Amino acid sequence: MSDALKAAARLIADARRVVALTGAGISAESGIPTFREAQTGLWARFSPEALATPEAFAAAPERVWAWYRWRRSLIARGGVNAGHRALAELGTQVPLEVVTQNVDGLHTAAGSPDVAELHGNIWRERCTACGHESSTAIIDHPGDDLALPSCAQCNALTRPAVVWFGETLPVDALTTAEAYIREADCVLVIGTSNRVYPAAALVEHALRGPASVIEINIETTPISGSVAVHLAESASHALPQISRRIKARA
Ligand code: BJW
Ligand code: ZN
Repeated sequence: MSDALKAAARLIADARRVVALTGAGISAESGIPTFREAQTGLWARFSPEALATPEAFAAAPERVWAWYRWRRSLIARGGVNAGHRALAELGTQVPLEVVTQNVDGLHTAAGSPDVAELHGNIWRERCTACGHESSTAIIDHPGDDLALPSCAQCNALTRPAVVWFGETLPVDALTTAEAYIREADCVLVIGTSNRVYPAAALVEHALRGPASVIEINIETTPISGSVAVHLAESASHALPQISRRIKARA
């Protein structure tokens, strides 16, 4: 085990309150593409900024819904991975809260309780006319020529209940995340490029201290030079090792 992993495990084990802030990288090993690495296949020509906006949805709801249906099918197929499981396990070892930018629901599926979902959840839909929200477990087959989904209450078009660029974040999730960050003495930043606000601002706040910030990312990001420990490893490799090390110390 590397010295950096040992140092990270010590900071986590000694903390009073830990917050894990996660991004697409923790789900990458479930086979779910991240946003800012190359989009694959069908979507190679589109950036997240071109698909994840209210304007894109208004202009071409079929295209945006096809993207979300494709992603739902990948999430359902991939399921939780060793990184999600180890983070849930870590939550049984130390006082730890999870804040995620991911919409895939995989932290909850892995057993992490009360996850603050900053960007919503892909398995929920909201009516564009009356605001009615519903959950779905339906996995469509991406290639199918499907009708646009409609509201059970008023029959208008529904949209994924996620947060697109230019939209505000759910107040509850953001307020909860801000409180967690304020009170944490250790912040674990996992698998995010730290480029999308206001999630990136939560990390910037933590970096101003006194909390120690640990980053787990296979690449460097704008915060890598400022963190207490940067683990240049995949989440599914680093997190189980940290959990095992803390168990061995207990
Ligand atoms: C691994 C790995 C492995 C890979 N292990 N690691 C301040 C300054 C500048 C701009 C703004 C600002 N405040 C607001 C803005 C505007 C905008 C914004 O941030 N723009 C920037 C891009 C410049 N923000 C907003 O519009 C937000 N709303 C808002 O602020 O409202 C108030 C307001 C409105 C209007 C004007 C001003 C204020 C909303 C942001 C919503 C983001 N939505 C999306 C889509 C969600 C739905 C969906 O999933 O489809 O959220 S975009 C996309 O990016 C998604 C993600 O959650 C988010 C973050 O991406 P993430 O998770 O970091 O993924 P990647 O791909 O970027 O990185 C993956 C990382 O993993 C990489 O680093 C890899 O190396 C790593 N990795 N494998 C470990 N195995
Ligand atoms: Zn409706």
